[in-house]
Amino acid sequence: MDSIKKVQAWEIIDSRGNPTIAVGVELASGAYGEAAVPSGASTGKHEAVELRDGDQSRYNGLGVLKAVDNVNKILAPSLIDADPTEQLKLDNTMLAMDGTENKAKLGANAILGVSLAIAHAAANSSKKPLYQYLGQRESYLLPVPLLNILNGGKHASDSTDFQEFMIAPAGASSFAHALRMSTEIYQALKKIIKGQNFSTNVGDEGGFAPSLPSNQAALELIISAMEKAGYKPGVDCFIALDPASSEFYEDGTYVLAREGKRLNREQMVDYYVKRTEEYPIISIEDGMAEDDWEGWKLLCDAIGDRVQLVGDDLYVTNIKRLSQGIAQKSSNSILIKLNQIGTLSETLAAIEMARSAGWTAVVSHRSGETEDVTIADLCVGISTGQIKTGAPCRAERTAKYNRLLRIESELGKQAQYAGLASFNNLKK
Ligand code: 2PG
Ligand code: MG
Repeated sequence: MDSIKKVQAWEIIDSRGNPTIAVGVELASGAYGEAAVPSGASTGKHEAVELRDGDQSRYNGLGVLKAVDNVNKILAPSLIDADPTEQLKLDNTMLAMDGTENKAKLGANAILGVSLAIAHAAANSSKKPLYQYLGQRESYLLPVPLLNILNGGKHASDSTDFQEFMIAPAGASSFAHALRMSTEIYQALKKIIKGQNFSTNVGDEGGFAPSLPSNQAALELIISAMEKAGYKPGVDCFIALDPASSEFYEDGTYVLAREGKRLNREQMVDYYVKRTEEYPIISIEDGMAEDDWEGWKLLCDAIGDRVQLVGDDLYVTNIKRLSQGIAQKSSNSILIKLNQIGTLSETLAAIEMARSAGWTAVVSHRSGETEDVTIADLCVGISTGQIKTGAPCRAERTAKYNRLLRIESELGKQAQYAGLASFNNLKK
């Protein structure tokens, strides 16, 4: 048995130039694991607490030295000599030390950094890549990537009301094929946008962020890009949306500012129904706001048999909120973000709960990312079948896609592309 010899945290910066935390775990055998924690912009209000210093004299108050201290001075001493393969036990130890419902005392960022670094160290100690350490299988599912090629909302200024327009190359024959298709569509989109004299600058997740008049205009552009690249919309490649509607929900009304629309929940549902009839939209995340349970139910009743409805801000990777959603049939899928909940074990429990309900679990990055690729290994190891990790652009996004390419090539015949079958929550 190996044991934890040293746990150390330090401050680094993320892809938006804000501080975040990295943690290294060293074992007695010399094996080592490291992880860095991402950070959201359109954060759900029920997420676990991301501890920030609030000291305005450094990093505009966003420093994470308290979280670093919490790891180095509080968590580390209690983990020394522990068996790193006992993930659940160690995660529970950290939860108990924090003692709050939302990890407000020690910080979900501090706890998650340690939780993931332990898993990496244990995988290295067992001489397995992380995905194999997380799940021993005959064959592994390589995920359908949901690539955010047009950024709006909080991830870009002066762009669409909806936050993310993604492509889902579910008709590909392998992950490598899916990524090639997606980058060709991305490049075609760039040419089209340039041809229309819009800016080709990119947003936080690497997607373009042209100043379009409406969400429909964005959908039209994406369909044109698929065709220009030589792919069939609705056969080779589909559209996935993340409106991130909590961000434009004001006093019970969905406000689409660019279209000059103020919609009540019934009208918002109607808006989505129409769009899904006009375009090959296979997935909608956060179509309704984080506490509009009634709206979610309406949307799910209307299109939940043919469109994947993913709860992000609604569930925040938290099994308490997820079980409410399952009981009420609020959606048919959950977005999985490790830092929304703060430990690997709780994340795995959320994936498991979704699966047992016949739902899908989409493993996701955050808009503020690092070069850490843990989520690529997580989705292959647990074989969730879908990942969303931005455009095929900007190294913090491509790092995850490139990791998946490497895993696919190393697995050879043991790799299976999830494809359309990964939308097992939908009626054929
Ligand atoms: C989302 C995410 C990731 P953020 O809403 O799904 O794309 O954004 O990390 O800003 O919450
Ligand atoms: Mg989201």
